[in-house]
Amino acid sequence: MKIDTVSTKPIAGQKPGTSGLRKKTHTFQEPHYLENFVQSIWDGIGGVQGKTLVLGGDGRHFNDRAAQVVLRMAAASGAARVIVGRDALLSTPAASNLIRARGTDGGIILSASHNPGGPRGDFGVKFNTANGGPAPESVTDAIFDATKTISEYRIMEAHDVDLSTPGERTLGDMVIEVVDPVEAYAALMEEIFDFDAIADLFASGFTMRFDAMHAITGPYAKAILEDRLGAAKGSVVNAEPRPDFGGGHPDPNPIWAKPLMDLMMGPHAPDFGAASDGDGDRNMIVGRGIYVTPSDSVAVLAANATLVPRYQDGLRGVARSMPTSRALDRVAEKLGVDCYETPTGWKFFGNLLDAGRATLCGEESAGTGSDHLREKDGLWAVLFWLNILAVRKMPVKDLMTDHWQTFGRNYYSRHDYEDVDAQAAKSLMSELHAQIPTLPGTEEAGLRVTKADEFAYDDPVDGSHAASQGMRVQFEGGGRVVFRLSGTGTVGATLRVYLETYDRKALDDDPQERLKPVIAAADAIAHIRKRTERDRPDVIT
Ligand code: VG1
Ligand code: CO
Repeated sequence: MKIDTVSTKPIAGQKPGTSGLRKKTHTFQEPHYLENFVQSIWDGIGGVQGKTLVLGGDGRHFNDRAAQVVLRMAAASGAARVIVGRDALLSTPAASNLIRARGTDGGIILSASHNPGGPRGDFGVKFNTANGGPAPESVTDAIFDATKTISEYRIMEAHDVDLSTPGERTLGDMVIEVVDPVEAYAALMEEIFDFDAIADLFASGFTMRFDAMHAITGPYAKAILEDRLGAAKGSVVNAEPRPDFGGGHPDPNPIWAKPLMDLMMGPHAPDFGAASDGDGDRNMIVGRGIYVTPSDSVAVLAANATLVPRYQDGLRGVARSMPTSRALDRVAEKLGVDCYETPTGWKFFGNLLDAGRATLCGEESAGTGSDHLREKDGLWAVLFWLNILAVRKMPVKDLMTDHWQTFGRNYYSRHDYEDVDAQAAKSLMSELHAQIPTLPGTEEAGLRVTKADEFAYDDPVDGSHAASQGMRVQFEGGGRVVFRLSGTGTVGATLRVYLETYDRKALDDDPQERLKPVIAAADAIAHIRKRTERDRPDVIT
């Protein structure tokens, strides 16, 4: 078959962010845009000659076209084999699993995760390394460097490969192995959890709703929750993946998963509710009448981990991203294990998991995972909760009360200001940065600042350094605010303000009420309203 060498020029702005390269779908469809980036991945990792890769995506608009391009470019550069999910579909956790289980050299995930899809939505491409995890910064830097010097890319001239049925076919000398996207992942879940106990729970009349938000987890959730574990048919809703996610925003939080929230807070709530995002790595947990904050969720999983077969001997350590609440730290302290604090983004957990220093990890953005993979895993978190509930036999609400009575409660919320003028957001952050040295000791809207710094991270395993990972300010009495700019958005800038306060005794307050003093102090310090020209956040989670 003929290989074309196409001359091209560098395209500005192909810098991978928190999780791969994300742009408007139409940007990815511009001439050479996708091809330049894929060739830069090959160049950044030292080529794909003789290598085996995994390929799949969340099914959003352009997923099928992009997959064909990746296959033709892998073949043109001499890859030996690509393992592809049927119809080029794989959830992010399932892709991570395949990379590991099959001992491959890495994989390409086509997804912009929780960002909306469709012709006017977003698209994304991410490279994961042989450990199954998102490429570390050393690799994404090498890829970005390659995008700045690229002059040609290689692609095979060929018809589309049939990806609709499992089996092997070839493209030139390269073998394409199409696999069922769910099978290996479902088998892994069965190894981790006590499926019998969860099946008994459902058999006893326990009810749940899983909202797949028309994204990738529908088929996974149906196969596992309904078919294997016996949840009532129809427990999984919006189960059919759609290229535009049904016009929705596949981000599992109380705003975008509002129908699920309304059900769970209403008179006909089932026992348990959950949702996942575009690519299946996030999770939202809701009990009857109670929303579980992601920061609390990972703390509850850690505190109850030994109830799950895989973790019955305990945890070696835990890790959370810096802006995630410190609820997990309290559990770690009680368990007597280390709690690592990393920058935002799953790629920073990889070394800790590989080195066996951490077993469980979590982020405030609805990401939870463990050393079973190197990605966060939405359905895994849901099964973890179900396993705990099956053993402890109490409603989510009582479980949370019990948890807070033991550890105290970290009241927590994140306020997002979206699509802010990029320059305004930048100057807000640089002004904040300039204030850092003089903030400690001052009083801001009645709260005394005890500490202020810009977070940087030195990886304890390989010594790599990540600078400028957000500004954090701590207050007397345990309050904290963190300021960060998002690295996954595609228009303007998104300012994230992470708010936290702690109480040992009052456990049932409204988080927004309890956080009022911290919110006021945050505005006094950063002049958020003035700078963003907004009088309230766009999204509160
Ligand atoms: C956001 C979240 C971060 C998460 C990342 C990828 O990044 O804050 O915690 O790891 O999305 O999640 P940022 O830079 O926008 O704050 V996913 O599910 O979109 O891959
Ligand atoms: Co995601």
